[in-house]
Amino acid sequence: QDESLCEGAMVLRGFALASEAALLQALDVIVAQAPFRHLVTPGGFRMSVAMTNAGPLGWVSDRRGYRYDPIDPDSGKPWPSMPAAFLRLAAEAAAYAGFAGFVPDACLINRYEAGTRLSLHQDRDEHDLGQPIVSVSLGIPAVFLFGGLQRSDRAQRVPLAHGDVVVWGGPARLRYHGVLPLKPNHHDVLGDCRINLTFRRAS
Ligand code: MD3
Ligand code: FE
Repeated sequence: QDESLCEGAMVLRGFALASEAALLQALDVIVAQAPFRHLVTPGGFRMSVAMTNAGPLGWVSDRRGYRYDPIDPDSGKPWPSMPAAFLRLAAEAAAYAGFAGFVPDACLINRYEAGTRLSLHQDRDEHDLGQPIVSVSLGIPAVFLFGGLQRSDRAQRVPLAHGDVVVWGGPARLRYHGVLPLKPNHHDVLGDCRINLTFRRAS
């Protein structure tokens, strides 16, 4: 059931299913306050993934660079608060994978539609790289690319389905990763998209 991808990376199949209803309700509240939008990279490209955030800090990208910001640039207001159901799931998954005491201050919410992809990158905008990242997949399936510490390292392909949770920490924290272009598909609850919640300790 649980798979270790490498030291520090663990896939918890279906771990989010027990809290599915609470997660989706909380997501509706967030998206009503901070709708999904397509950010622009520092190089000027519109990202195919649509994003929003919850929690004290939100990840944003624009022509000036990438950063964590307490304010939603579209509304000028703080990001929606981190739902209790989000915090609990992230902490439980992290503890299960061996990272006790994980208290995320940022939840980046990514929405993928057919054809959307996320190219290979590292997550290194966080202050303490000793803290893990917890990701929750919802909706239509995707193939996750899990590479090495160098962009040119060969990547493993990891299929991720509705309810799967992955915890990335320790030596896996700085591995390159991405998502292959999504195939058209349909999910009974989420429709034709995939939503990924990425929990981080940013500050
Ligand atoms: C592996 N999102 O938002 S989450 C991202 O499915 C991001 O939306 C992907 O990568 C998505 O930055 C993947 C899984 C993930 C997140 C961080 C990692 C995998 C990771 C950091 C190190 C290694
Ligand atoms: Fe990432």
